[in-house]
Amino acid sequence: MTRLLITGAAGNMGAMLRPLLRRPDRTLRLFDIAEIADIDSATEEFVQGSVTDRAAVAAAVDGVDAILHLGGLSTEDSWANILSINVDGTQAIFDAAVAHGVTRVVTASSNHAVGFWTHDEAAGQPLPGDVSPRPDGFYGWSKAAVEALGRMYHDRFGIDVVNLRIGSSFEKPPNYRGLASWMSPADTARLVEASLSDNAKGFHTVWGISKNTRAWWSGAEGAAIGYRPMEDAEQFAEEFLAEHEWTFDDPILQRVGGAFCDHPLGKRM
Ligand code: 15L
Repeated sequence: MTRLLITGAAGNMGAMLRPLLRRPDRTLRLFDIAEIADIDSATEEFVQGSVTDRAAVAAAVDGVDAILHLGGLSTEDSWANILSINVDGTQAIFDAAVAHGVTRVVTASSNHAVGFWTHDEAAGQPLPGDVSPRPDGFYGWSKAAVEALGRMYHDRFGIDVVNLRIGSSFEKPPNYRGLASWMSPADTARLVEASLSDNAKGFHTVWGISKNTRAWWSGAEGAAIGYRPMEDAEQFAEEFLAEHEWTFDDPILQRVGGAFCDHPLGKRM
């Protein structure tokens, strides 16, 4: 029996992934500041607390085999909140991983860690999964910091780390940009399973998207850890393209981070 800790388990991705990550030989330990009412007692256990509370983090990490770190702010916010929740919170998770002998951490990074890269700069080539950071705001900067923390904990302590540069992980693409950036729920679960597998030992930074016809972010790094996406956002094309033209002259489509690149710094979305 293995035990997988999911931080931020009450959030959008946590709720989406829980049923998809259940296995007969796996217990999901759910950790969140918010109450989770619908615990499946056969396969799940719940620890309530915040990533900013080190005692709660220690209780959550104790006895787990791997950590899927989804906890934290998922869009732009004040510098103080971003530092405390996303940066200190992630450092607390890595610190606890070392203290409790956990050897695998998968982080929910984001495309916004590299949001200012453009389609033009990719010059007809898929943009590499580990292209250097170009955060598009405080939130994106915190995700670049999370990735760098992962690198440091890997190099110092040998923890296996996979940073997932997630595009748009929702039931369906949230907007027309999602025709390139979407990752379906089932593909998100596939990416997490690949990240927990032996193929993903070491340190990796990979895009988190489905096999979208319009994607311009590389699938190579994901393929190297065994991620085989099965879905394509193209099934939603008609719906979105009724209102929007697909052209890389559009700054929303031209930049990795889309509209985040224009959002006022430090202002909640
Ligand atoms: C993210 O990082 C956010 O957490 C999510 O809410 C979406 O906005 C996503 O990026 C995206 O770029 O679509």
